[in-house]
Amino acid sequence: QESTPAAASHPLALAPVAAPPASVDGFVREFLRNLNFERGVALSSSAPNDRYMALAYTVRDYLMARWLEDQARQRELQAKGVCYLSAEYLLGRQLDNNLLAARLTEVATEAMVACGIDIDELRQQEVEPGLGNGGLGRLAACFIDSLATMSVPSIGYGIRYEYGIFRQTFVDGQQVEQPDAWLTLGSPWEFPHPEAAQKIFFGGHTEKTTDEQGVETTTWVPGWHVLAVPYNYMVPGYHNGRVNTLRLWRAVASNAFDLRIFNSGDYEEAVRAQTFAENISKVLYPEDSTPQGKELRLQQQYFFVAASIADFLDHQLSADFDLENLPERVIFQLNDTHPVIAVPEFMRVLVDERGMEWDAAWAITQKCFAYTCHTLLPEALEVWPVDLLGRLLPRHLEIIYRINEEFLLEVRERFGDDELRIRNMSIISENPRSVRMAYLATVAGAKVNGVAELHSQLLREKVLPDFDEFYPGKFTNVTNGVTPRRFVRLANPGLAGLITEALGAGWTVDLERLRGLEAFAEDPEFRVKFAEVKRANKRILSDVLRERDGFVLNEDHLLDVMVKRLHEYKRQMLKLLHIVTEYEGIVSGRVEASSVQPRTFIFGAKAAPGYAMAKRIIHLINAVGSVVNDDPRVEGRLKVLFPPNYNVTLAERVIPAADLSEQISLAGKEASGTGNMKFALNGALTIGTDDGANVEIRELVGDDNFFLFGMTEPEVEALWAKGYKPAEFYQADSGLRRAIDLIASGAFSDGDRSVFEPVVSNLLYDDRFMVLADYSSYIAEQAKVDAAYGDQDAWTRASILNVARTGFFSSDRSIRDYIDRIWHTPPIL
Ligand code: AZC
Repeated sequence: QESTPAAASHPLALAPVAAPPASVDGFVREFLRNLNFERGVALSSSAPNDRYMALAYTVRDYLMARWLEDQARQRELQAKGVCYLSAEYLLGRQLDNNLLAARLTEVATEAMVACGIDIDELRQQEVEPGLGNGGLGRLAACFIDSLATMSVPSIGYGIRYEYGIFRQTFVDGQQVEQPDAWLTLGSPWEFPHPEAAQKIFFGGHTEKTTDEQGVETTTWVPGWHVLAVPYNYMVPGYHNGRVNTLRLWRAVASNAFDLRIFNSGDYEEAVRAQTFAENISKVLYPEDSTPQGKELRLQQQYFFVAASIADFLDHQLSADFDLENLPERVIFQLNDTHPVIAVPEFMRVLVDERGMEWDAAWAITQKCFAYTCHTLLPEALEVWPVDLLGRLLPRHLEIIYRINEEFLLEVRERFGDDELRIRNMSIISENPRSVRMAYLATVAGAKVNGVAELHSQLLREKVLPDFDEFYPGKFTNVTNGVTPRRFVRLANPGLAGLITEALGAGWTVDLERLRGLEAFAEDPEFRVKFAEVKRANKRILSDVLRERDGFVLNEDHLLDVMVKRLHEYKRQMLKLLHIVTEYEGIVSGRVEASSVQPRTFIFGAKAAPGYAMAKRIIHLINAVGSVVNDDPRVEGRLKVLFPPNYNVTLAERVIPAADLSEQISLAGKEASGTGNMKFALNGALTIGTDDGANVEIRELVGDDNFFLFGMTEPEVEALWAKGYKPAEFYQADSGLRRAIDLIASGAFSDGDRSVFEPVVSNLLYDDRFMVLADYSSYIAEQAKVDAAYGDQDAWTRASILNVARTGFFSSDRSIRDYIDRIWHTPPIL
């Protein structure tokens, strides 16, 4: 607990911190003070990075009083709050978001003008913290924004990776990864607190001792440790004067190096331990949905959850807090299986360190944790080999065994000696013996939720049916959402202005108000203005892509966008077959070029570095792009653009400009999707399968305003059951045959048929994600898209209705659902 120093008798020391005056002059003065005193440079000799840093410090200064106040208030109130545990936070740039939250955008812009500075140039200086892979990490970032905006007592815990998601480049059309050195110039948004470091132990062995009363206690004798140093980030709420905290941990060696070895001249050996320790928070694992079971990854997971639990107990709880009351004070939300090792860690702390009885500790644990599952892919459910876990965390393995033993006893009591069921439900799986982290989370969690209605249903019915039967009422759904502050207000100021003009302010924190736009969809004048905004957004994107990648974007084209991680289940391949079909149609002369609706296809996608098929597909997209873009026969009709290194910053420019949103995963594979929500909210129409949150989007916007195609999940199941033979679909559809044959012929690889042969044979003989089965229906639906785009006014109307009817997808609504169904943490006033 923070104590007031005895000497703090000066009135200034006792007064609360004050924000600088919210005037242009006040801002200029604070900015120059920061430039001079924090950066040590004069305005006249400052570099753009100095000016960006000083601007960021100035924004911080305005938020500081509220931040300090909120930290004090959360400690004082001891109200129930959320600890959001997530290995990823894909934050995006902070400057604009924080200016907006603090109502400083105008003042700061004018202040920069007064200093002769172009604030846009400073915006470009910020390297976005890419501390996440994709949907899961970006969801965590949206959630902490909503938690702050809704004044929910909460703290986000995670890892301060020194290198975030890799920077993608293309060399001859193939992905090459570069390290994301986002910290090279320093981040102005973080506050390191080395004095609050936690010691985190690993390895070693356990010892059992029995006292006179015969009570057995276990002690963990660890083999090594590292320091976890917290870095705090401000999470300002939107226009509510609240500032929450995101606390990210960095691994630091407790001894810089061994001086004895250093003096003996073996410099490498002397720093070895340091390098080893600091590797823990060095780099984000770039696997999205398909984790590799690497020891370092388990070290990362344990490192951050152990630090977070200790931090919560040491620093967030009042000194006299009775641990029995923890369930009324905190809920730890597990963002997928990555933080699930927190469960045995929490038990270890309560039982071994705080001396609580096992049963009492377990009862508390089962109330203090809840688990969100983000996937249906079996390969994405993390398992840890018992020998690895036992070597790294021997005490935790014992705890997991005991949890499992007692759990399976309960199962036997309920269902008898049904050995098959017991084997299926065991937290430990055999051959190879490993710990099923999703099962551990399900057993420990007060609630388990999926991230869209369909996903939650399939989770109960297909992935964890025995658990659903065993724990009635444990499973629930919370459909994902996205923050309207970043993804409408900031990303699409044109649309935001139009909405405010039509509906007044207030929609940014009450997104269901967008319903009011339905009436405006019938107003021809409004439609004209709405279409103008879309066009202006295309112009902005065009400038960005020219500057960034040297691309030329035709603003008259239908802009057809597929941006998301590259994964076979998401089916970028299906999109590509559509493009090749269109191209082949024109160059073969079967289709008159002038009859084709001009389209530009934009892709954005990173592939996990070890995912060979995904990388081949990236190569193929680029190869098709370069042939199509260079062929005069399709000039002005088809264009394929694949800007490298898709990230949050680029998403904020691409999404508001899009006409068509591609959400074409195989039904039953995409848990939710959140890009799909961002597009709809920005007025793109969706072409999509009956999958994830697409289902809910279509229900809300209506069949007439959504392009549905493809098999449903039960149809997919039926086709598998019957025996899926992709080659039959190839034989049956001449368009499909021509497209695949063209790729196989080497038309996109200078005649070399071997380059894309693995992609082609994968489609013809394996096709796990049934691309060929959905091809005809996709092509037919795309023809409807072309026809619909022909009537611009009708398209605009549908586009407005998409905006009007998707207010449900605000992450504020998701957080409200979490509060009602899982957390029971009312906002504080
Ligand atoms: C993703 C899901 O694939 C995506 O459908 C969902 O919208 C998102 O989470 C947020 O819930 N999952 C992941 O990124 N990663 C894992 C391990 O599932």
